[in-house]
Amino acid sequence: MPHLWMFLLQELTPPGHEVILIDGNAKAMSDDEIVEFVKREKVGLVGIGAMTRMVAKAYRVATAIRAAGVPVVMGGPHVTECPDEAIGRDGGPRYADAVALGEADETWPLIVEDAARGELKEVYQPERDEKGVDRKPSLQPYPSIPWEKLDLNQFSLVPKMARSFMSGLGAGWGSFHVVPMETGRGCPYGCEFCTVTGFFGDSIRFRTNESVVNELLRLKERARKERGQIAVFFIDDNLAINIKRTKSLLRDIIAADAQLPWVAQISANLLRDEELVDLIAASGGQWVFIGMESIDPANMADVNKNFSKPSEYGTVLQRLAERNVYAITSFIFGMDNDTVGVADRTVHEINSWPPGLPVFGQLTPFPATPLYDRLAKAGRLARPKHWMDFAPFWMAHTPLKMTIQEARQETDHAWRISYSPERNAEAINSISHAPFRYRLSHLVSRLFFRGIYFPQMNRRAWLKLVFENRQPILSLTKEAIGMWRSHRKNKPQTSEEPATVMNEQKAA
Ligand code: B12
Ligand code: SF4
Repeated sequence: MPHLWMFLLQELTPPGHEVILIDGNAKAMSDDEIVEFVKREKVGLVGIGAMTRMVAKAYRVATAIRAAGVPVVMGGPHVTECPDEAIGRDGGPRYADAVALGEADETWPLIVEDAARGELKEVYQPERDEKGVDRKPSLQPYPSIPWEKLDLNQFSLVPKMARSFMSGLGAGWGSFHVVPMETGRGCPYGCEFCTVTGFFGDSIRFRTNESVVNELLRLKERARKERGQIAVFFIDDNLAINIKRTKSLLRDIIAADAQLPWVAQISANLLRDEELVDLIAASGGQWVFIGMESIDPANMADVNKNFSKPSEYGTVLQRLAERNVYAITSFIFGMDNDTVGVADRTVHEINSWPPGLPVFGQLTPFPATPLYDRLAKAGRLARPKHWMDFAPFWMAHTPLKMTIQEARQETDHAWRISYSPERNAEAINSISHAPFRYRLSHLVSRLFFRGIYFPQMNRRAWLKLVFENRQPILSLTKEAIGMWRSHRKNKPQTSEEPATVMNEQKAA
């Protein structure tokens, strides 16, 4: 999925400047290739955004670009949390000419104009109120991102080798995009490990329903014209933070017939509301990302996330599954009350719920979070600048009741048993009553989600994966062919309505 900030800032760029977007995830380039590109295109200013976990790479790329004489401005959560590091004010090397702190919707146009005049300042910060707090963009009005004409080629999730075959299916599967969209910003909950409350503030700002609905309608039109698939990721940190407003938004989406398949993050406590869950399903909601974190209430209390109750997770997932909405359930290992065996205990519990897509991370002290400060004060940070020597799934502090090595093994074990071919088959079988397309979506998502942890970036890895999971793949394929055949028999194909596997699924 592309990052929203690039499209947003592109739209907020003053007239007279060309903006070229490159997403390092979608279009990998070596440092030399990037420098070459910047020179060839005569780029006058490079903006780089990065989360903490990829900031060391961002600094490296920035250094290469600056060495070629092109100024670099960096923005996003990490440099906002550690601004001195990026511009070398902490005594270390300098990586960027300028930093944009906090939300840059209003500072970006100034940065571009200053850069064009050759007068880039070191630090750009939003205006502050009398209490010294950043004035946040109201999101009303909200920029209109021209999704209908943007080139999204680099972000299609259909692999190049499969594109011609997939478009041959006729129902528009030659391209599949997940588009990020925000309906609001901010979260008041203040979980100890999270940067969001500090960055976006604890008061929430919403776009108007109308502006969200219009954006959805434009995307829907693009999908129709391109005969492709578009799904939306509502990137709000908690889409249902104000339940009344969320219901009104979802009702407006339904009334305008603006439904697209969507994914959103919603905390478990807000999913108690049956009417909300009905509206989620009716408005196109397919997957809900739930930060469950731990099945141990003591851990939840430790990280100030007591509002989310592990005892109700099963019921919440059941409520969603009854409407064919499934969950991406996110867990954190290495919390202070975790002991060896936490992976088995957690996965055992997960397997007693309707199937979802579990993901497992480790407690990570991001700079400027209350967690970071607590661990630093207690002298518990093993690698206080862990982002400068990023080590995936290797904790930067030692939990109280296990070692870093044990936390690593627990995480590894949880991924292995959750995405084994046996578990994948079991998960699909457990929803055999659900319509075909939900089971297909579930299986495909499982195969992709496994890739968050296990390397599967080449054709060989995928072939191996398909072979290992041949049982559910074959059984769904057989079912699809059966449905396709019976549909062809019962309803002759017309040029307006091509008979395809996907149409069959919807009909089913
Ligand atoms: C969507 C999302 C994802 C998506 C993918 C990202 C994507 N493609 O959009 C998914 C679900 C995959 C994801 C994964 C992860 N995420 Co995430 N994610 C988000 C989320 C919810 C929204 C991002 C967003 O679009 N925000 C809205 C835009 C408008 O805000 P913004 O990006 O901050 O941009 C504004 C400013 O920062 C600034 N800006 C940003 N970049 C730049 C660059 C320049 C040049 C300039 C001038 C300005 C600028 O201008 C923008 C407009 O004001 C944020 C939380 C949040 N609310 O931001 C977390 C967040 C970014 N994620 C976070 C984390 C930790 C992760 C993971 C590491 C989690 C994990 N343990 O696996 C992974 C890493 C994945 C990876 N390797 O890429 C943290 C990052 C904290 C940090 N200090 O780095 C955040 C802040 C959430 C949190 N709980 O703290 N994430
Ligand atoms: S509910 Fe989510 S976004 Fe809000 S503070 Fe907690 S983890 Fe962060």
